[in-house]
Amino acid sequence: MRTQVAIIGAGPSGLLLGQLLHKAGIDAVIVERQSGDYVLGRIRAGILEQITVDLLHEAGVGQRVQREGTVHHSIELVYANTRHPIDVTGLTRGKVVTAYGQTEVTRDLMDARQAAGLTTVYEASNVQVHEFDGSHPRVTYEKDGKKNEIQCDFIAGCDGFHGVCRASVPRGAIHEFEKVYPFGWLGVLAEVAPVSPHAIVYANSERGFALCSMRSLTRSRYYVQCPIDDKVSDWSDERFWDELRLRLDPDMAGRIVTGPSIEKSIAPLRSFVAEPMRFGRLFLGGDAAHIVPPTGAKGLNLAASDVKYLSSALIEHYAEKSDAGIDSYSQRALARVWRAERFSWWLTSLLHRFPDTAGFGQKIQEAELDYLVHSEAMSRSLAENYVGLPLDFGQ
Ligand code: RFL
Ligand code: PHB
Repeated sequence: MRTQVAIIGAGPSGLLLGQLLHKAGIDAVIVERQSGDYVLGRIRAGILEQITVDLLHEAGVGQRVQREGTVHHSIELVYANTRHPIDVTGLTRGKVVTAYGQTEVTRDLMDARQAAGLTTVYEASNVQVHEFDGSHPRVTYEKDGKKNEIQCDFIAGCDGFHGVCRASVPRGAIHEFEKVYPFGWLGVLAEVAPVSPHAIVYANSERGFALCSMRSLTRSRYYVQCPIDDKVSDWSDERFWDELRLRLDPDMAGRIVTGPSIEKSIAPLRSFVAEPMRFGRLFLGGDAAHIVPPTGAKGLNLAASDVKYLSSALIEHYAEKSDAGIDSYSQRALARVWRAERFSWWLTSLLHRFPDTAGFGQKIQEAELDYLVHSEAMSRSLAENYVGLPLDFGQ
């Protein structure tokens, strides 16, 4: 098989890249290790920056997020048992974020891909990338016991943190930066009305962090910080709901509607960046190149901005015969990545209990929260990062 761009991974980055390239008349094949149902079963992100929503429109899949997404104008910070609204829209001259699940973004992109008759190879095993430092890169994989090869001009590594693309780069050519946090998030999805349908709730409590989010007006997504070695089986639904209520202010705790969990999982928290994001004709995008702790809601949004830079670069290459975009991809993407890394690390540090920062560290955290809610300058800094910095920020 021959194509212009071979995309590894059919998560949001790979699917969005495929759709933007298709719109520009560029041929791409996607190779995915899992089945489509498995990809749709992963419950992850829920908050989209306007830049991400705009990209979904550009890709021709914006109708449903427009119709079914819930626009948020503020966030609620809870600490010392008290709620403090932050007027995100007022502080950013009218900007908003949209609550719409990653599962739905993925479904919209999968449906569009299928309707356009584009090729996605699901359940491909032993995927390997070859000769991306020359001019004739190749991808090989096995499917139904048969070996297959794709010849291409470029390879897009959109295969997530545990993918094959970053792992195939010679060790000396890549620099990795990492911080692992000493706790995880236990997440529960339940078919109940969200306690705060128009603002995500971020709670710093002496029992640890908690977050109240949503997938729709009838489906809630809640998280509590938990020890890193806890197992899902340690957490009955009852224990989870009790713990969540204990971490919120009394009014909100009293309004939580509980119900049986339909998904429950524990995610570790990590900050990670691989530099550069281009190796000859191989590009990394999304979680393949970087991970943020979910506190800032930036992972999916960063994946979308990488894809915007990369699709523009590839379109420029084919349409205008210029490699300027390709040559600056890594540097442009990394500038935005590090800003989101900083924001996600900062918000994580501000809101969680750390085992080693009792005493002085705890007091500094309280002073910073107090400063944040009373200072317009600091609230504005939070708000402008939360809605997403512009794609050309600082350029
Ligand atoms: P994905 O989604 O991991 O997709 C990669 C795909 O590649 C496939 N793959 C392979 N395919 C072929 N060959 C191989 N060798 C392969 N190895 C892997 C995988 O099967 C998979 O289908 O990466 P992508 O597309 O870059 O998307 C990134 C996002 O998924 C991620 O950043 C977000 O989910 C992060 N995140 C959040 N981001 C936000 O912007 N807002 C949020 O509110 C938010 N909340 C979250 C989150 C992530 C969470 N977890 C569980 C990590 C909340 C949580 C709890
Ligand atoms: C989610 O809805 O899963 C979510 C929302 C906001 C965050 C993280 C996760 O900061």
